[in-house]
Amino acid sequence: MLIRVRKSWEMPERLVTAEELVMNRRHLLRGAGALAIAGALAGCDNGSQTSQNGGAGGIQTSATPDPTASMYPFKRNPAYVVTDRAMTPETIVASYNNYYEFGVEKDDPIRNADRLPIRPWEISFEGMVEKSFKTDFDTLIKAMPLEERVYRHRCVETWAFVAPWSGFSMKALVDYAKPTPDAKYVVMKTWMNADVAPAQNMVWVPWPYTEGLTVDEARNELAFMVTGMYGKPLPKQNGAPLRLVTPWKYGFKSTKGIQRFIFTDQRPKTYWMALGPDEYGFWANVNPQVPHPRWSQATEEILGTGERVPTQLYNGYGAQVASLYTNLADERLFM
Ligand SMILES: Nc1nc2c(c(=O)[nH]1)N[C@H]1C(S)=C(S)[C@@H](COP(=O)(O)O)O[C@H]1N2
Ligand SMILES: [Mo]
Repeated sequence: MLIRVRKSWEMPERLVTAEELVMNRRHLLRGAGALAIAGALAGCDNGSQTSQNGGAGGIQTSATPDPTASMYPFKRNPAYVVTDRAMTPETIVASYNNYYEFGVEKDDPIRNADRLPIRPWEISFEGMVEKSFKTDFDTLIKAMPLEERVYRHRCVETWAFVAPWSGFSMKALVDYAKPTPDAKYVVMKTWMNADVAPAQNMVWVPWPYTEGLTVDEARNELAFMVTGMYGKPLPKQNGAPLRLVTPWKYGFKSTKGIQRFIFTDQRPKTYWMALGPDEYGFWANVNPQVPHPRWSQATEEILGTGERVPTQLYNGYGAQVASLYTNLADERLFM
């Protein structure tokens, strides 16, 4: 387990501003509730798992070899690099996580995610597609144009990092799925398994984790399906075997552990919209000028540096994505 000094937003008084409490506050006693739920979730660590991944750095998360391991590293695409800040150390990106299925503390995912079985891993393509079908993850990855990209990440809680992701463009996945012309949105759903994730027994939480993009956003060059990071298969706590990364949006759009892609002409209600409709919307594009109702989005802390820097519109990716939103002036694009 990583021993570290708590950052400002993790201080107990700031905890009430974190995403995690939106999940809990309406259903638990005030005050004691936050601690109670953190305790209940921590209780899902049965102790037998910790020894496997509890070492310093702790980034080994699986005892069985990954059948795709020999495919890594993927060739880095020089069109997607970050030049204004340094790469964040792998140990930080792999041990400071949000994955609420596994608990609400930042080190809960690395302690608890190891019990998620990720082989076999079936992925379904459903809804407005020429023909619905299922693919095994190991079959899908072999059919995709693999590359590595370095992106900025910006969590709505105001922490940020820079990481090299391995994967393939979401456009390639959309083409593979063959949506019909009337499909406007692609909805992504995470696995459900309360044996692995006791938090999923909380019936008031809208599991499974659900997110969505417009098909136009999914076809944008930046939308990336991630299978690995730092030149290796993705650790489970980072969303193995398959997650989304949309670097111009707040991190909560980046669904981990995806099992279903559903094409539809209806805008989906996402997990965070269901939990906190006044605080989280469908678009969630990064904008330093639009505060979260409970905190400013003007700056961000780059993990591992202790530095707070100004946040950029679209997280610095406006050149690639701003044109997606030109006709949507009336929409809440930045929450
Ligand atoms: N299934 C699932 N996906 C998820 C989350 C989650 O709780 N469950 N958290 C999101 C949030 S809030 C963020 S910031 C990123 C964190 O990704 P990382 O832990 O790899 O940095 O994952 C996103 N994807
Ligand atoms: Mo986040």
